[in-house]
This record gives sequence, C-alpha cells and structure tokens, in this order.
Amino acid sequence: MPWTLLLLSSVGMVWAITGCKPKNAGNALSGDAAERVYVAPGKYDEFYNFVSGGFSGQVSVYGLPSGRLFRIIPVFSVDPMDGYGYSEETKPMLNTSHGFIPWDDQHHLQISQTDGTTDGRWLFANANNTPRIARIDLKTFHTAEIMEIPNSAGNHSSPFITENTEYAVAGTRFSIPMDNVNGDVPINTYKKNFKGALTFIKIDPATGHMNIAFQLLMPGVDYDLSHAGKGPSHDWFFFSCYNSEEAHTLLEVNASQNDKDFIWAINWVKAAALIKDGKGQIVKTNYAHNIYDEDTHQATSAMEHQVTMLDVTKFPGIVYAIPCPKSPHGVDVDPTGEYIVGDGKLAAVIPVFSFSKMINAINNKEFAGSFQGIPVLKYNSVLYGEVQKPGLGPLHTEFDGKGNAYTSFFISSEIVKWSLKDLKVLDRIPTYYSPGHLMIPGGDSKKPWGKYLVAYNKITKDRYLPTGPELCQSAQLIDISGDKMKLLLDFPTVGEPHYAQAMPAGIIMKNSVKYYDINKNKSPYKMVGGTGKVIRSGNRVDAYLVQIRSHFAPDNIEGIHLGDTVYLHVTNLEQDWDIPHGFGVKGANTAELLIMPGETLTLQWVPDFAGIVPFYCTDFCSALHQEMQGYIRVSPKGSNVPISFSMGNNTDTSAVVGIEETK
Ligand code: K7E
Ligand code: CUA
Repeated sequence: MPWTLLLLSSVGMVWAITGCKPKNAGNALSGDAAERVYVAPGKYDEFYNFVSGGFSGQVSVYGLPSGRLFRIIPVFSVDPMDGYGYSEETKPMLNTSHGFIPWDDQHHLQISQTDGTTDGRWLFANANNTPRIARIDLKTFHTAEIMEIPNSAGNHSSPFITENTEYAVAGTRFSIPMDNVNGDVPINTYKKNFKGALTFIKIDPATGHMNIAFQLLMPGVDYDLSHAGKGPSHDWFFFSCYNSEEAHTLLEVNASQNDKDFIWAINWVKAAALIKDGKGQIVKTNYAHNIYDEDTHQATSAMEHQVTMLDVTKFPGIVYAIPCPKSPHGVDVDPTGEYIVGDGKLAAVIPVFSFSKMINAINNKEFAGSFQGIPVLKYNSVLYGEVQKPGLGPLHTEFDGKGNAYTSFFISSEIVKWSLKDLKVLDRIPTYYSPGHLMIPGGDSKKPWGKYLVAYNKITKDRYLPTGPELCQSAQLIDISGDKMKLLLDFPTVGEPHYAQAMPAGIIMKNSVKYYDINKNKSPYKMVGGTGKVIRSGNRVDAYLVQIRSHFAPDNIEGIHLGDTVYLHVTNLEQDWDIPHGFGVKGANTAELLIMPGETLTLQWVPDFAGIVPFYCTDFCSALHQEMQGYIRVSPKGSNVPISFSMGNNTDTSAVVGIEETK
C-alpha cells in the first residue's frame, strides 16, 4: 500500500506542524458581518450556545450571534467564583472512587431530545480523564448529577444520547483490564488482557436521574466518538474507534497501520432486551453517583458496587463492525437517520454509510471476516458513497436539515459544505485556524436550526492580541443561510472548546428559575430569621447566619476557640431575581460562597490564630453592600469565652472591662 505510506508521511508531517494556514485570510469576511452579529444593548441573543471547556473542566454559555459570554457553569472543576466544590453542599459532587477530584477534561455536550428534537431540559457533559457524565439542569444552569463510569479509562465517546433521551452513553477511550480482574499485568499483554467497555446509562424521563443500565464488553481498541441513530435507525448507536492494531505504545505510528478501523454499529434495543432477560453478568466494581437536590440544596454522593455486563461476542446480532478508513474520529448521523458519516483523521475521502444498506448487509450476511468474534461487514456493502477530495484531516460533521453536511478539516483548516444527495463538495471556507468540532444549532438532531455554524478552533496565532506564551482558543460564527458560507465573527472561548450545542434561547428561558422559594428550602441548615444561632458540640461549632440587604444576622460572634472546626451555614433570605449575596472569611483556605436568593450554603473554616476575624458580603448587592460585614472573635485553645452572638447590639463595654480613658 504505497499510497497509504505516502499519505501517512506527508499528512503526518503537516499534522506535526499543527495545521497549515489558509491563504487569502482576509477575504472570507462577509460585508454585512457587523450588522448580522450586532445585538443592540438591551436585546437578547437568538441562541444559547453551550461550549465545552476542555481542560478547564467547565461549560461556558455564550449568546449567538453576538458571541457574548454569559456564564461559566462549574461542572467537573472547583470554581472559586461561586464556591462550587468548596462549599459543604457541593463538595460531594466531585467525589469519585478515587476520592475528591477537583478537575477534569470536558469535551462533549448534548442537550436532551424528545423525538430527535433538542428539547432544552438537560445538558449532558462528559469528563474525559476520570470517567464521568454530568447532567446540567437548564432550569438553573446548575450541575444536578454526576455519574462515574467504571471499567473505563478516558470517557471520550460520551455523553451522546438516544433520540428520546432514553440512554446516555459512555465509551472508554483507553482499553484496560476490567475492574474485577487483577490489572497488575505487563502492558505488552494488551491483546490478551485489555478490553473496552461501552456504558449505557438510563435516564429517568421525568427527573433526568441517571443509572447505569448495562455495559457492553468490547474488543480492546480505542473508542473515540459516538452518535445515536434516529428515525429508521433509532435502535442503533454508532461508535468510532482507532487503534484496531491494538498497539500500546507510539500510537501515532503503530495505530496508523491499518487502512481501515471501525465504526461499531450497536443495537442497543436488543442489548437492553437481553439484559432484561437476565443474560448479563453482575460485575463487581466501585463508582460514585452524585446528586444535587434543589430542594435541600445539598449534594449527596453514594458509592455503587456493581454493574451488569454483556459480553457482546456471546450474543450475535448486537454488534457489527463497519470498516472505516484511517483512524475515524467523528461519527455523525444525518437528520433522516439514514446516513452515517465517518471522519477518518488521516483519510483522503469522507465515507458516507447507508443505514438501510447496513441492514441488508446484515440480513444477507455480507461479511468480510470478523474482529475478535464480531462480524465485520463488507465496506462496499454498507457504503452509500465517498466524498472525493474534501480536504485534509476531516474531524467532525454536522447537518443543516436542508440536505447538506458540513465537515471540519483540522489540517487544511477549513469547513467544507457538501451535499448528502450526490456527495459533491458545494462550498468551502477557511477557518483561523485548525478547527476541531463544528456545531450547527440542532445540527445533530432531526430538526436543525440551520442558520449558523460555529467552528471551534485550536490555534489562533495572529488573530487576537497576544497574551504571553498561551493564546486563547476561539470560535468563529459562519452564516450558512445562503448557498455560500460567510464568516461573521471571531470570539474567544474559555479553555479549549471541543463539541458544543445550541438552541433557540426562548425555549430555555421559558423554564428559567429566577430564585429559590425560601419556603421550599429544605436545607437542614436553613435559618429564616431572628439573629441566627451558634451552637457548639465539642470542637464543632455550627453558626447559622442569614443575609438580607444589607446585613448579616448574627454579625458579631464570640466564643470560637483555636482547635474548633466551624461550619458557617449562610441562608440568603432575598426573594428577588439577581440578588445573590456572597460570603468571605479572612484566612479561610477554601473560597467564597455565592448564595442565590432562597438558598443555603455552608463554608467549613478552621481558624488558625487567636484574634478578630472579619467576614463580609462579596457580591455588590445594594448601596450599603460595603456595610454588609461582621466580626468573629477567636480565643486561644482551652479558653473559657462562651459562645455568644448578636446583631444590632451596639453598646461599647470597653469601660466595663477596665480600659480607662486618660484625662
Ligand atoms: Cu476535540 Cu470531540 Cu475530544 Cu474532536 S474531540 S476536536
Ligand atoms: Cu450582600 Cu453585598
């Protein structure tokens, strides 16, 4: 295969130089761009755009078409801005079988769907490092649940969902020995000992609560991305993989040997039926399941100890392998559910597979052989056609719902529009530079809102003001409403963007929570009035404070001793939109709390010196915000100063305790 070697060496070289720069960089901008992206002061954007934060571990929320950043939602990383992961209430969200993990690498997002249409209830997010899936509630933009994924390492092909949000999936990037066997094996026994697990997580249709329904035991390769079928292909899920060579070192070379790797077609409906029939095996493992309760304002973390696993080689008809050229990355299903697009990172074509041909090939047993006990379908039996000469380094494809597909090309740094009907390239536009994912609002669903496309770029050299050795990553907004794509806007992103989702803002705004009803606050640490309370039990002190513009109650606390651990439970009594109060204590080695109206949060604080410690509100809440402050007196260890607390008692007892005025 000389052409393969040629491709590998030339493409490999360009790849190593991290992409080439398109020429004619200035020409792509649309003449009316400013007008098209201008959202006048006081006006709302048309779309919410949720963007993965990559190695920041968070998700950011932008408006389209303006590109304005509205919020960073803390998900897998602690956030000192609002105390996520620092407050006692939210610490359990970051619990795992490895203990507390304050960081992750967040790549993919998918909004829940009803009948294949983006519905705006929940946003699912993956963690790529310590395998987890999060569910963000789009009523509050809070992370509501995090499920750890056992038997996995690098949860990359995740958190994609089926078309009625029946399941979210998680596929292991790294194959490894399963958790219930001795994993202390030589790395060069990969072929014998390393396996892949694909996880199916059941989503409760009413509450969104997640539970691992089953795992599929798969061949030991690297599972990369996935997407569910829809419409006619509803019962199927498609996972791409690289490293069908089963290499365990220098994958750059050793996993680029085979002409084709695979897209795995998985009949999840059949698999679920087998599990229901008791065909799965209980496998021992450990994984954390963390839920944030919006009524008690408390997160709880529970450890789960088993999963049900199905060895797919023992149950024919669940999994088939579709050969796909050169280390496929993205696998994307078009709005009709008939076309499955594979993007081979090193491939010279884009193969488009046909779901109906796949079913025929399965029925007619048109197999090219098998891979570790799984039937491999004949490439040509499943192929609808190939997009010829599309560009270099295809990564991901989205759809506009008008019969067109759009593919990002990392190496040739462009977005290419092509027709699903005849697979002809229709248009191409350079990006600045090296796009990874691209996104059309609803572009992975049955009903795309095909007006804009956003390219998420890895490299921005010479596009923005320099900021030291590290430059920002960026997104570029492209108008796809006409025949020709038009560049409208560049905007920087937080962390490295991978996948993103967007949908009309109005749908989400309808259900938006504006504040928490204090009467429904079921926190055991809630305090609703008076001067609060402070209670000692042994070395533990619980101080219950309330906040209302513009004071704390209590705001004078005495009787804390060195050696105490103090829990400061703070309830914000406001019942008004956009009036959070903050809470910061001098010397606390955690973070502030940012407490929403009607919410209760707790800061754990261990005083480390005897003296007077101030605390204050950190969020500018009224004209007298600066006055919203208080003092805590810390006495030496073993002191006999009793607990006392007050608010508004402004008598000065200096004279009584014997400080004399000099005459
Ligand atoms: Cu960035 Cu989806 Cu992790 Cu492609 S992946 S770019
Ligand atoms: Cu409350 Cu500032």
